[in-house]
Amino acid sequence: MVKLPSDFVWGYATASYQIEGSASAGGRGPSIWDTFSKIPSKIRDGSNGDIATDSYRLWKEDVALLKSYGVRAYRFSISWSRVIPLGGRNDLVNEEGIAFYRGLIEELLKNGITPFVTLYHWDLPQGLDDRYGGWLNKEEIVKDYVNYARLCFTRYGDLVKNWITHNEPWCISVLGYQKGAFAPGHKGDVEPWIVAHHTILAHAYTVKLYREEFKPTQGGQIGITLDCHWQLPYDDSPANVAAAQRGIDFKLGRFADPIYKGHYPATVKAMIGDRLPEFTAEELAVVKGSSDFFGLNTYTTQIVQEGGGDEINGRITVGFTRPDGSQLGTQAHVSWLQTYPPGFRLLLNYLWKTYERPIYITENGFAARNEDVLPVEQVIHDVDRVEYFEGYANALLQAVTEDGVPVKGYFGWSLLDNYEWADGYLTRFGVTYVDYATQKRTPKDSSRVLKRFFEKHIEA
Ligand code: PNW
Repeated sequence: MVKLPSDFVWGYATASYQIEGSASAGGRGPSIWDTFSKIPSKIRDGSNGDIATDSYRLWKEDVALLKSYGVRAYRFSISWSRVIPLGGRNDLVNEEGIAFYRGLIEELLKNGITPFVTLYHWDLPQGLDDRYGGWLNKEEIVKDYVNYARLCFTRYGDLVKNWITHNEPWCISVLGYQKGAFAPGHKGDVEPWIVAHHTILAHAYTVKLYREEFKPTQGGQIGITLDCHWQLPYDDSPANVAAAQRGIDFKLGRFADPIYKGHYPATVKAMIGDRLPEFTAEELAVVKGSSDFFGLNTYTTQIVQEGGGDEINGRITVGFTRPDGSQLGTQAHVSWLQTYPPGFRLLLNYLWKTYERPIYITENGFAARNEDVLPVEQVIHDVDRVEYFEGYANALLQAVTEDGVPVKGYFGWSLLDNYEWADGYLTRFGVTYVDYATQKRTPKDSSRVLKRFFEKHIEA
């Protein structure tokens, strides 16, 4: 087989807070990102998601755009505080918010586009943070999360057959509770491990609910999306080879090992000690095996050396410079991203060998340099993003057709330039240029390149 199987799904991904805007319209309650983005100096350009790409109002235009790009699927997230403004299990449901996503889902299906729905892409209802500290409170957050998930399964599960619980719990726990770079902006070396533990539990009890009460009649699949950069040892010294594995354990294994294997990685336990919470036997039985597929967000590869002070990453030092001084690949607009397709192929092989689950790439993409300052006429010829997607799509094809890795789907990040969290509107990841003054959308060359690639490489 030299092509992707005929049932291969591909499309683009977005997230509610990054695109919807209308932050206080339609009965929506505030999330921790509404609060965080308004704290001075947290966001590079001082912006917030109040308007974003205005997709709460322009959603039909977005679906038309997806259609024109030839996609088979669309991954978006539900804003929890749009459907339960205060967030909790005893709080009111906002029917206007419910109807919004119902309309979007129906419009997608009408256009032959399969919805992949993320329940949680970082926008925790502010009400829950205020009430009991949000992710820090195990009993409360797990119950409220499961209740919110139940609402979504009940209202949309007749039409939605592909569910993702969390997007990137690493970002939730590390950027939100260790580095303070994301909402709610906490810093420390205890909370990130507690929060991570609670995200795993909320995920697992949600999957248990789906499998017991919804799957038998609705028949869909449910899983989690984790993020990882491939970790390439700086050289073949045993210390650097071990450091690269430790980098994977700290970034990915600390979520994937409990979920797919039923325990935290030994390397993580050894370094974190008592600060790593333990699962009870009952919890573990729910956590182990709690994902039907491996959802992967991946953007780059890091070159890894032993040592360095950052415990949260397993005391490794990462960079993009090889021993001979050369760079790994083309530098993106963000410091953490260079293009390196071989790392993608290696990562896919590693995941299949290690976790033995079918894989969905739920995000993959590139921010080309200077798209924030260049005129649209130049931005739409996004050569660096085209190079990136051609390289990564071919690596994917090789992983599937030559290595036999069962990748079932691929979502480019992102459909549109959008609110890039702490980077505000300065970083653009879209295959569509958005003029934020007018909300006019203009396709970039990369959107045509991916369309052609999948037209050509999926079995009829
Ligand atoms: C992902 N890092 O986040 C998110 O899922 C998207 O919402 C986001 O827009 C996209 O990638 C692009 O950044 C990441 O620091 C945030 O390595 C940070 C990192 C990676 C991914």
